[in-house]
Amino acid sequence: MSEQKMFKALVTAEQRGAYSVLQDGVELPAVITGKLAGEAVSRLDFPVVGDEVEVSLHDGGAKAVIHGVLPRRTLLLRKGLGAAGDAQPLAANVDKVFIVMGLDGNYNIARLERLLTAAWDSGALPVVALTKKDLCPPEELAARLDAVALAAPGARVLCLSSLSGEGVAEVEGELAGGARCCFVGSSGAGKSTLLNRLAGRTAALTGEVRENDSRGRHTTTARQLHCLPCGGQVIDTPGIREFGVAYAGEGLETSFSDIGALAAGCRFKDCSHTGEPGCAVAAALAAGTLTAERLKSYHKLRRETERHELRGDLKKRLAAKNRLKRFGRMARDIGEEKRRLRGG
Ligand SMILES: Nc1nc2c(ncn2[C@@H]2O[C@H](COP(=O)(O)OP(=O)(O)O)[C@@H](O)[C@H]2O)c(=O)[nH]1
Ligand SMILES: [Mg+2]
Ligand SMILES: [Zn+2]
Repeated sequence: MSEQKMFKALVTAEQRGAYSVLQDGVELPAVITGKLAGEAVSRLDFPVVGDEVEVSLHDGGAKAVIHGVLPRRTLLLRKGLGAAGDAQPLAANVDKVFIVMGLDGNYNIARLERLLTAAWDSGALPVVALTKKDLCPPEELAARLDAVALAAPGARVLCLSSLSGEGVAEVEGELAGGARCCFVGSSGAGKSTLLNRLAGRTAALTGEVRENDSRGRHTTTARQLHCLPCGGQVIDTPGIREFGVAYAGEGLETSFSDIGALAAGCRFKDCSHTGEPGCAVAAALAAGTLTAERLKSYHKLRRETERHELRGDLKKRLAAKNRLKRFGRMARDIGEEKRRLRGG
């Protein structure tokens, strides 16, 4: 077979093994090579929306075949909460992760903390986008904004209404300069409505459409990258029912930097803040400067992280053991070969 010419392309959509890529300004359907699929050891080896890939063109440039994924700058991961929860990549190479949360019944601080931890872990910058300001009782707005500010140290917080358009310009400001963003948040948070507002048209189906949609539960079925008039790009994700934290290490420390700062004052360097004497975190809790809910979220996410790391360690140990076994077999084979050559 003659050497194929390779081109760089951007993955713009993915749904059950079928991809779309943007190559030289044209969107093409794409599949991956059997080699790429065969050599993949985990879901992380498959292309994901936002990935830069190497493609060959076929059918007179009407179709693309993906041969490889180029190194990722950032990667947003989601882990299922189940025991078998394998890390699932949601979006690659995003600059900002928008955590979209409604100020209506969708408002949930524990979920926000979970999403923030995953966002910090991705390597991208988290931005909290509070939607449905028009639905928030005015007397509760200030308290909710305060709680969000406490839960999201270091992250920008925007407050908007996709209905009235209030605050949408600030979102556009975040997208300016061609930033690539990913919208995450639970179903009904207002992600698709915000995207449509930014796109100035119906780019994604929203909750209202779903009510008359006989086909299924999810209004946003595939992950899709949308290029917006303001120059930015948005990846809308379907409502994620459970969002486990995958490799929260740094992410946890960053999203709970307030607890980290307090921990510097604990008597023991490895204080777990679960009742040790001289614990500065416990002192803050008693003084009311730290809420019990926030500390509970921290402990919960930390336990999840530790369980995940433990699983990772087991996998690593197993892989090392197999490598040693293979090496042992190879050494034995070489020995036998030498003996055979010596005529032994
Ligand atoms: N009043 C009001 N309703 C909104 C706003 N944003 C979204 N909604 C409604 O909330 C529901 C869920 O929105 P949708 O964008 O589908 O949420 P998604 O699941 O996160 O994509 C829909 O009925 C929207 O019309 C908003 O800013 N104000
Ligand atoms: Mg949606
Ligand atoms: Zn402590």
